[in-house]
Amino acid sequence: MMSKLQEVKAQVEAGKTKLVPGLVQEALSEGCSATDVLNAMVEGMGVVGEKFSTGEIFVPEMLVAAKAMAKGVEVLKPHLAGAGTSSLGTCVIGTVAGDLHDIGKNLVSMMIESAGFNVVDLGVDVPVQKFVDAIKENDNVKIVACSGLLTTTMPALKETVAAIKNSGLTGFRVMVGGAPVTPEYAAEIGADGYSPDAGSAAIKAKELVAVMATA
Ligand code: B1M
Repeated sequence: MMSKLQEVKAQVEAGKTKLVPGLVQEALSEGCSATDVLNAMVEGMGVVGEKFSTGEIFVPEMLVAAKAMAKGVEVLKPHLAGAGTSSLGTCVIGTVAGDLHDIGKNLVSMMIESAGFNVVDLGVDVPVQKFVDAIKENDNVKIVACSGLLTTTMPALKETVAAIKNSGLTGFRVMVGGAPVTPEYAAEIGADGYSPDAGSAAIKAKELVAVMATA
C-alpha cells in the first residue's frame, strides 16, 4: 500500500488540486512532519520537471502540478512557519523579470517571515525598477531577496542586483537563490548572500542582518 507521503507526492505529480490539501492534512494527522510532507511535494515537482525535460508532459501539466502543490503548501503553512514577530526589519522579495516560477519564492518568503521579518512580496516577473522602488517605499528594509528559476533569467538576477547596488540606497543586504543559482554565481554578480533552499534562506537573512548590526 502507498504511504500517505507517497500519495501526496503522486497526487502533486498528477496535478490533483482538489485531492492534495486533504492528503496533506491526513499526512499531518498521521504524524508526518511538515518538512517531510513538503519534501514529498518537492520530490513530486522534481519528477514533473524530469517528465517535462523528456517530453513526456507539457507546460499545462507542469502548471496544474504547481497549482496542486500551492494548495498543499496552504495547508502546510501554519505548520512550517511560526508567528512572525516582525522585529528584524522588512524583507522585499520577488522572482526576477521574465520568470514566472513562484513556489520556491513563496516558500522562502514564508520561512523568512517566520524568522521574524515583515515580508513585502512583489510577486513574479518583477522589473528591476520595482525592486528599487520597493526599497524606497517601505520602512526599514534590511533584506532584498531575488529568486530565479531559469538559466535564461540568471542575467535578470545579475541586472537586478546591479541596479539595486547602483541605486545609492543603503542599509540592507541582497540575497539571491533558485535552482540554477550557485554560490559562485551569486558572488560573481555581487550578491551579499546565497542559499540553496528556503530553510537556509531564513537563516542566511538573519545572519546578514546580525552582521550588519555589528558592522
Ligand atoms: Co518551469 N521550468 N518553465 N514551469 N518548472 C523548470 C524550472 C525546469 C527546470 C523544468 C525542466 O525542464 N526540467 C525548466 C528550466 C530549465 C532551465 O532553465 N535550465 C523550466 C522551463 C524550461 C520552463 C518554461 C521555459 C517552459 C516553456 O514554456 N517551454 C516556462 C518558463 C516560464 C517563465 O517563467 N517565463 C516554464 C513554466 C512553468 C510553469 C508556469 C508551468 C510552472 C510554474 C508555476 C509556478 O511556479 N506557479 C513550472 C514549473 C512548476 C516547473 C518545475 C516543474 C517545478 C518548479 C518548482 O516549483 N519546484 C521546474 C522543475 C523542477 O524544479 N524540478 C521547472 C519546487 C520548488 C519548491 O523548488 O522553485 O527550486 P524551487 O525553489 C527552491 C530552491 O530553488 C530555493 O528554495 C526553494 C525551496 O527550498 N530557492 C531560493 C528558490 N528561490 C530562492 C531564493 C533564495 C534562496 C533560495 O534567496 C533569495
